[in-house]
Order: sequence, then C-alpha cells, then structure tokens
Amino acid sequence: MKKILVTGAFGQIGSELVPALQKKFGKDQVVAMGHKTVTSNFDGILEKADTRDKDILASIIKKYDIVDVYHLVSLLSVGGEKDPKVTWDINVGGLKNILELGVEFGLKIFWPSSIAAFGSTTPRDNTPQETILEPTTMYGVTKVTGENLCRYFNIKYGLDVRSVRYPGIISWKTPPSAGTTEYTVAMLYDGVQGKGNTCWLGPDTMLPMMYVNDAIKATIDLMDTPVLKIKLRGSYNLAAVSFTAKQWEEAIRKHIPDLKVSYKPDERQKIADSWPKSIDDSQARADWGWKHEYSLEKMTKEMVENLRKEFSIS
Ligand code: VAH
Repeated sequence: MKKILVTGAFGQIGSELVPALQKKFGKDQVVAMGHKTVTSNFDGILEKADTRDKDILASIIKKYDIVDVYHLVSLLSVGGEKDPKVTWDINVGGLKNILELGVEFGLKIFWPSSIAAFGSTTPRDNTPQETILEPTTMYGVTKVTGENLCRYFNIKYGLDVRSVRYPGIISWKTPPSAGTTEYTVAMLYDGVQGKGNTCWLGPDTMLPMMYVNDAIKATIDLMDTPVLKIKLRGSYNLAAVSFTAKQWEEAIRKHIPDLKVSYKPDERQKIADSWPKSIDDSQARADWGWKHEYSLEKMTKEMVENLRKEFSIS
C-alpha cells in the first residue's frame, strides 16, 4: 500500500484533505505533518516538522516509506506580507526541499499554486492558462517561483509533480483567517452567530472562489490522473464560481434574513484588485476531466447548515 505525506496538514485545505485521504486509503496510509498548528485530538499518524529542515523531511519519508506527497505548507497573502523573508524561506525553501527529495526518493508530488500568481497586468476576466504573471505580494512571487521550480524539476529530472492554481477556497470547519478571500468565511461565521459583519473588501469586489469539497476533489483527481494525461507541469488554472462580496451577502441572507453587513475596505482591497475576477480552466477540464460541483447557492446552504450545527443554533 502507498504511504502518503501531507505537509501543512492542519491548515484550511490540509484539515479536509487528510480525512479524505484517510477515508480513501486508510488511516495507516496517511502521515499528517504539522508545525505550529496541530489539532490536539487528531486521529491518525502525526509528525511535527518544519518544512525548511530537509533532513527531518528526509527522515519522515524514509521512516514511512512515503510514495506520494501533498505539499501544502505556505504563508498566504496577508500573513506573507508581514515578513516577506520568512514567506520566501517557507514557501520556496520548503518546496525546493520537497522537490529535491522527490527526485531522491522517486516521489509523486502535489503542490498548490494560487490565483495570487496573477497580478494587475494579468487580464482579469476569464484569465487564460498562459498569461502575464506579475504578482504584487510575496505570496504571489513565491507561487510564480514555485510553478517555475516544478516545471524545471519535471524537465530536468522527470519528477512527477502536479499543481493547480487554487482560487479563493471557502470552508466552514476552520475559523476564518485574515486572508484576502476569507471575508467570505468571516461573514458567514458572524451571520450564523447573529453578529454584525464588517467586510474588509468592497461590495463590488468580484473574485474566483471554490468550495473546499471541490478543491479536495480536484486535488485528489489530479494526483489520480494517469501521467500521460498531464500536459502541463507549471500549474493548471482551476475554477468553480465567481461572485462579488454583495452577491455572497445576498446568498447568505437567503438563509439568515437578519444578516447585517457593512463594508469597510482595508489594505486587502489592493491585493484583491490585483487578482482575476474569473478564470479559464478549460485545459484542466480537457486534460483530466475537472468539473466543479458546488454552485454559490449549494455551498452557502451546506455551510449555513453545518455551522448552525457546529454552534448548536437551530
Ligand atoms: C488568501 N485565501 O486570501 C488565500 C488564498 C487566493 C487567496 O490563497 O491569501
């Protein structure tokens, strides 16, 4: 049986990817690697390590005879601006360690890029697969660098590394972080708890978004795709739904009629304005059959229902 390593296993994506992989392959086939944030009651194989320590990563890969790696560790748009040097060290240094170990141990690797790889010179509507990549955040710079590293390691060493450019991912199981697109989760959490919400982006801000279930499906589907179908070794554009902050508010209000939202754009507005409004992901759909399942309405219904249970609100 294959042993799978998930780094960044306790972040927004990892905390849902690990259970999905455990369900598919069995708990004893998945190693969850965390660093500072580790869920106390985690049920599975747990390792704590810093992605910048290549020797520790190598020891984990040897200890469990790892075959597949989902390398999710990353500082995001807002956190990444607080200390750009650390962001580079973690996001690029960590990825380079994993790619080098991938060559050494013959690993198959998944690594997420992001719409943050695009910048204000990128066409914002139906952003094409091949386009201008001039990001204005260190997070975005590390994603463009990472895409080039993945492509180089595939060309130079034949490393089987696969990647998608995640849009804003929306989930309910982890509380909202301060990320640019997390205004969505923050509005939902406040609404379900009957609190007023102050949205840090303007009401007309449109961004490409995706429910976490779709993101997990795309991630596992890409790793399961026969290698001959993978035509792109930088990172595939990936999309589901695009909506404005006002449309998000209105979708939530269908379930929470007394939702109160005020709009007070902050420094994150500049980041959002440098990202696309919508994405052309036709190559992912053509090469490996990508298809999203969650509409804006379907995701808000599912999230409100789950958060009401989570907060014991009828
Ligand atoms: C952020 N949620 O806002 C992340 C995401 C595309 C944005 O990577 O930084």
